[in-house]
Amino acid sequence: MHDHDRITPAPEDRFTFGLWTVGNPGRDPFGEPVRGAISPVRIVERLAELGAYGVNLHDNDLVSFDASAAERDAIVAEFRRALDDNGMRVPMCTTNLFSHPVFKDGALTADDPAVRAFALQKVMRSMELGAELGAEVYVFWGGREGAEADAARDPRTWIARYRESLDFLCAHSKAQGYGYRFALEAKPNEPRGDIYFATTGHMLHFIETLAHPEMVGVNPEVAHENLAGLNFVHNVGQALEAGKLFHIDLNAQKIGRYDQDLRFGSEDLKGAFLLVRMLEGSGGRFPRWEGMRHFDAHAYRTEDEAGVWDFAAGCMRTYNLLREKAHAFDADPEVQELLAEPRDPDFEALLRYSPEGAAALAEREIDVAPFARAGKRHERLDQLVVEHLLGVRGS
Ligand code: GCO
Ligand code: MN
Ligand code: MN
Repeated sequence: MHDHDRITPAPEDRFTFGLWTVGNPGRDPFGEPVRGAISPVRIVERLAELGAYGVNLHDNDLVSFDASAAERDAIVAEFRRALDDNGMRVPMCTTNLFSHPVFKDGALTADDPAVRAFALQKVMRSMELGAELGAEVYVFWGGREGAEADAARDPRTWIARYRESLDFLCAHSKAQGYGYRFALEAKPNEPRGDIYFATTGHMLHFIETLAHPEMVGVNPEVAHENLAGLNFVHNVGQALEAGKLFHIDLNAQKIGRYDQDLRFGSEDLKGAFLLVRMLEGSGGRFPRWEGMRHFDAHAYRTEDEAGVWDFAAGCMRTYNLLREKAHAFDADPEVQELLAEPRDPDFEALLRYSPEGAAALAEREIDVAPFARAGKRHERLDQLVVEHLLGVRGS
């Protein structure tokens, strides 16, 4: 058992990893794998020892693409035993719709109806697997839904196909009683030159056009929004505000690089701090987000298996360290003073629309000079973030 000291990872922290993350053998476009495969059973055992809550998977992380039905059942039974023996859960499942050559020009948005039908069938089977393992969230990452040659199809065509597929799968999930919540994961590029629905914001709008929008939310990933040079905290915040943050993929990424999938918090520590602070409730201003803290990243290619477990432990430990830093930051009296919201009941009343109020506001003289003059003290506030992170403030 873990002697839980708030930093040592424990199941109540709700940390999960994909089988494909710690299982990543270190292959890249220029080089062969540097590590051997780690079996799903061993991954479950080691992650449980490190304090994780669960593991997530694509269908083919567990059951290979061409396994027979009997092979599938044996593999799933062995995996189920490992989960039970180690008290681990599978909160999320997803489908590999990107590795096989049949998906080279898309799966749910492919031109050929037979390819779209095969993709739907693969998702249905994977949803069944996930349900068997107890998954509640089902992720859709359209890795091959995209293009290099945009002359090949009009955006309205792929949008309609993706909508038709998701409407089908929502209806299927309801009919089967799986109780899934779908989480759509955006990425701007890699492996395609351009992937459709490039950002979380694109997904949030698209969801509202579906037949069952209440079933569908988003799975934003740190690296994906950073690839596009966007502000991850803003984008996750918008999803939270809309009640649409169903899952999150935590990792790190340098802007302007290839898709790095780095250990959480290993780049942009301030961004990671602000993200953790928001997920944990922004100092009590909002409820804590109750979803899984999932890591979608992998160890450097320089590592052997020991380095993989260093990587996994590091993701979780950094999250907890940042959570404690966030609590200390929000408890700091100077921070509280700097964040105190200015109140003015007179003006607040004028901000609520009524015809009379609007008429009154139209006539009102507002002396803006003091507001134009006053500094915001954001230099001091941001320095306090840095001092907390560097350990010279707070506990
Ligand atoms: C990536 C994606 C994937 C998805 C995974 C879940 O950049 O490759 O982040 O790791 O998250 O396929 O569907
Ligand atoms: Mn990714
Ligand atoms: Mn991801």
